[in-house]
Amino acid sequence: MKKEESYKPEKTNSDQSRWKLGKITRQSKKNRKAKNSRRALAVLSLLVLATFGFGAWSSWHEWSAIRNSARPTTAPSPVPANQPAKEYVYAGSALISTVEPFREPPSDLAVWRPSSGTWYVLNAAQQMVTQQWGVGTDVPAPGDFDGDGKTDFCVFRGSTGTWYIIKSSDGTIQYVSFGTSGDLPAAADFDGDGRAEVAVWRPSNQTWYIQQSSNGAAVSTVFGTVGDKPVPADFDGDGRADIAVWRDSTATFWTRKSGADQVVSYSIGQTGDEPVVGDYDGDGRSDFAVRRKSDNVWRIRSSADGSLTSINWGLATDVAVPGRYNDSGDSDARTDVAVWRPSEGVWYIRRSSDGSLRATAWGTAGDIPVPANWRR
Ligand SMILES: [Ca+2]
Ligand SMILES: [Ca+2]
Ligand SMILES: [Ca+2]
Ligand SMILES: [Ca+2]
Repeated sequence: MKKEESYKPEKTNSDQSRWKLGKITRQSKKNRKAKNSRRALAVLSLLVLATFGFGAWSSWHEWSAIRNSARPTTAPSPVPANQPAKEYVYAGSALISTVEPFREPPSDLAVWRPSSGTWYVLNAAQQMVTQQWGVGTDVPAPGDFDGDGKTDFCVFRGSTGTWYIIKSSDGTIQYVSFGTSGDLPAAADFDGDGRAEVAVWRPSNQTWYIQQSSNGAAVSTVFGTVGDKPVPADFDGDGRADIAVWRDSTATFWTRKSGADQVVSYSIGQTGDEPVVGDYDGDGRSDFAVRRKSDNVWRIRSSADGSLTSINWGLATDVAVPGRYNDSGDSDARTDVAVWRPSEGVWYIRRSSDGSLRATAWGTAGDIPVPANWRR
């Protein structure tokens, strides 16, 4: 594959980063108000969901322990801990599945470097924006927590069950004590108020814990089974992320659609495939999709017409990074099939508009791709 552009983030520029972050604007209050009614409906739905779902509230003792744990008062340690975090792969999966093309602007290429805890974002002007945030054992868990339309830098530290967030709207830091060691971060906008929820899926009891951004209430619901992988996304297109898992043992997606509070399953691919949920047909609803490393084929089911599409893309050693990567050659609302190749740090993006290749170098081996709507 031919490289069309070449940008390698090698060194930090914190001054530039601060300057960029300082230019962020606040979201208009009008938008917030306009969402109030929908927010109320979302709260009600989640309460119903939490009450009647599969045994809903899990152990109150355990839940109390989560909520009552001491809130951190210190910034993330600059000293990397020793053990690598295996949650990286899951974090990547969760991130790519929360893209909502109709509501969100296109994604920017970005990587998080565990060795230094530095984020490298390639902005629309093809400039590098950096931010040091987190340490090597953290799990990158970006999301738009303040609802200004820009993704916020965030890491989840399992050892302390803490989310460390830099709000893009004003640059302030927020610590949220939510979750514990072993939890998989699954931030997404579950209540549809335009702000991502701090949320985790706990493999040990297959429970989702969600702190609703609309009212601060914490809800939990059992959904999934041992070995599942959380893949929250808006499958029914109502503007609220749906709780969902990929069950590898049966090659099936299970999702609880927020619109009708209805559980739906869909089998696609085979055991060993990797979930790569996205809105590939651009109809505003996330599509079930898997990627098979043995033959490099992506199998995508269109939510619009139920058709199945197979696309051969990338190599087995690549990291799947589906997203809406618009450039001059592609400006539609469809998710692009894309991979990031660690060995060379190159993003190989298949433009959804015409199937052509965009190859851009960004990042180096050891980085974790974190494409999102950074807009810095
Ligand atoms: Ca934000
Ligand atoms: Ca929300
Ligand atoms: Ca939904
Ligand atoms: Ca779709």
